[in-house]
Amino acid sequence: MNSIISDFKYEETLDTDLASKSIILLGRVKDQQAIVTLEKVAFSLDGAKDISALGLLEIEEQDHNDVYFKGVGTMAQNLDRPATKINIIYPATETHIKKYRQQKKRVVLETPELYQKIVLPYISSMRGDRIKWVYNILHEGYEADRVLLRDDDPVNGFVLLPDLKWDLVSLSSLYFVAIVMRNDIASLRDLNSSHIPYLTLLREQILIAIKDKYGLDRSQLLLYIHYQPSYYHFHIHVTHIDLERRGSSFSILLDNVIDQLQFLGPEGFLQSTFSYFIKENHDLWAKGFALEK
Ligand code: G7M
Repeated sequence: MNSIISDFKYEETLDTDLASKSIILLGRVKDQQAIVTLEKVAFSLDGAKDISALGLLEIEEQDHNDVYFKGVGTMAQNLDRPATKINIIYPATETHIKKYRQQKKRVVLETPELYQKIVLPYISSMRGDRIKWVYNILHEGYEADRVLLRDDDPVNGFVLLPDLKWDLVSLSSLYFVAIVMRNDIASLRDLNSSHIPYLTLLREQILIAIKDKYGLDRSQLLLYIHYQPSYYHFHIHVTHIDLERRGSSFSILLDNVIDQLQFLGPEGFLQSTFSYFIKENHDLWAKGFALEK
């Protein structure tokens, strides 16, 4: 990672997210494109008795009106108390760059027919090598030191591990992802009533594992699925309720998925119509929904 950052030649800013205080940069390392994301680490006083744990150093008051004070401060930082999280994609493909570039969004209405015509071919093109990182976690021992729970059963098995987005420190921004072993579920559309016992078991195992390790109750956790996801291999997001949901236009809570499947029967979500938004440069918009009008 060090050598990638030191060789990184900045070209442009793809996006900035003021709310989560992050910036996404596009540049080159040697002759290949790279995307670097820098995100300020969340404040955390987990378990500490006083605010010295925050590491505030110098403080300067800038303004003051009645009971309202405003100022700036510096904070101690080192690798145990880092100021930023860094994610790099290198080499980055055009699909990665599209995904991270700030774009106008469009609302789409995905009927069962448009799913078959536009979305299913797109999903097929997004399997294989693009989800290599998933197979690395499932079968090649990647990120093994962080795995909270692993069950290798080819049907019911899964790996529960911290999502890339979690800083691994702050409990209130806890973010896990449960990636399943089976590869016959590409998205929400592939779920039907036969999956109810499977999903119910998955939910219980995830909740118990998080409770045992972090003491968080099911009422403090959000378990949900994205549609469209970025990666078409079934996975469940597990976050602390305090964490603002980001990234995807449409997410559905696992509890609601399980409940709806009881009514949807063996056809499952294949007959549903979904409304969600996607970026204008997303292939599903540019090469799909935009041409339907
Ligand atoms: O939007 P979608 O449902 O496809 O979300 C995929 C999730 O996987 C996101 O929350 C990503 O942050 C997470 N993720 C992506 N990659 C490439 C990795 C990775 O290499 N390791 C881990 N632990 N999480 C990842």
